[in-house]
Amino acid sequence: MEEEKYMRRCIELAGNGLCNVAPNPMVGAVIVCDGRIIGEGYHIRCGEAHAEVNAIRSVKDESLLKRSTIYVSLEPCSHYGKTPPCADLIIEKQIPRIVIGCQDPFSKVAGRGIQKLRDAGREVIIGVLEKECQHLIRRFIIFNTLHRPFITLKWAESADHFIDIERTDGKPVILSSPLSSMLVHKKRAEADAIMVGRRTALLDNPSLTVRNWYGHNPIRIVLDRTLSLPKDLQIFDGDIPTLIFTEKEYPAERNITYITIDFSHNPLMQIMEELYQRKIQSLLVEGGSQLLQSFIDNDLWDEVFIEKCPSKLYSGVKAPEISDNFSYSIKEHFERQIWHYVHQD
Ligand code: AOF
Ligand code: ZN
Repeated sequence: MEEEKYMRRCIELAGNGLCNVAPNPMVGAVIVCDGRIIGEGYHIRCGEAHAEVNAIRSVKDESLLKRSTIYVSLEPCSHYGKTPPCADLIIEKQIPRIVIGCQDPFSKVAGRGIQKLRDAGREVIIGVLEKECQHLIRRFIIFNTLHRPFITLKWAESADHFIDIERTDGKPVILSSPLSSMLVHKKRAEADAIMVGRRTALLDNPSLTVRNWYGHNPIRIVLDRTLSLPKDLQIFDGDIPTLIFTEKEYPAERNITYITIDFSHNPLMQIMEELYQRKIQSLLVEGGSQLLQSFIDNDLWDEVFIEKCPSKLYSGVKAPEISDNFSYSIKEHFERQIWHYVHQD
């Protein structure tokens, strides 16, 4: 129970890095001596000090480290990345006991940090609140094991399962409430990239920016097979890095990159490969129904966020459907999650 209490604190600390650490994982660390916390830290920003370094730096009396336990939600690293190995620092500071939440799936670490600590004669305990620690870094795990971004599908649907009325122009039906819209903008701020299909880009003319929440704008991604979208749409304003997947060749413009793929041959897989190469670790797919459904049909999703609205539309564009018999290659780490946000009004 003691071990879990401190690991829970590590997870809590780690969460502070949510919008700033990608493509690194969120990590928290706590140092305990004689039943008291003497140091705490977390990974604040990609490229900066790791959680263990910040925790060790926060300890006022370094001599206590020789009889302390360091709790860390992720295996201490063993490699020289943007920063030196945390395992080496723990050894150098003579911390005798290390309690770890989960192993690092990153190929340059993957157990080597644990081995280094054990080879130095340290007591290492692994797997305290393991599932919770894996869940905390689910984006990082998916990215490093499946070599694609963590994918969140999001849509709002009417009580009779439509996401929009049938239309060729004009405004979409607003199904969201002000509160749920805030939540969507929070999700945007947490994502590395946001994607919509051609029809949504054309009919809704979305800006795909973060407005009702604080945080950075995700990279915009739009599919436009034949490059037929008009250039006066907001997604072409050049204010935010934007990727357009197309089968045509087209030169880059300010902040806009055109990426040529073969649309006749599983385009989503080619897109996932490209996003992996670009180190895009999380992707929010906001529509439309056809694009969302093709992600579901290709088994490309990790989390679904469905907003259920009380009103009916009676006809229109059907909402996507999730089949029950989906497979999931890394089920041992964590279950896929389907969130339902139900309007009260
Ligand atoms: C840790 N503690 O707090 C984090 C770790 O480029 P670098 O030097 O920042 O290294 C990034 C890698 O280090 C990342 O891919 C992951 O394997 C590990 N992250 N490790 O010991 C931390 N954030
Ligand atoms: Zn490290």
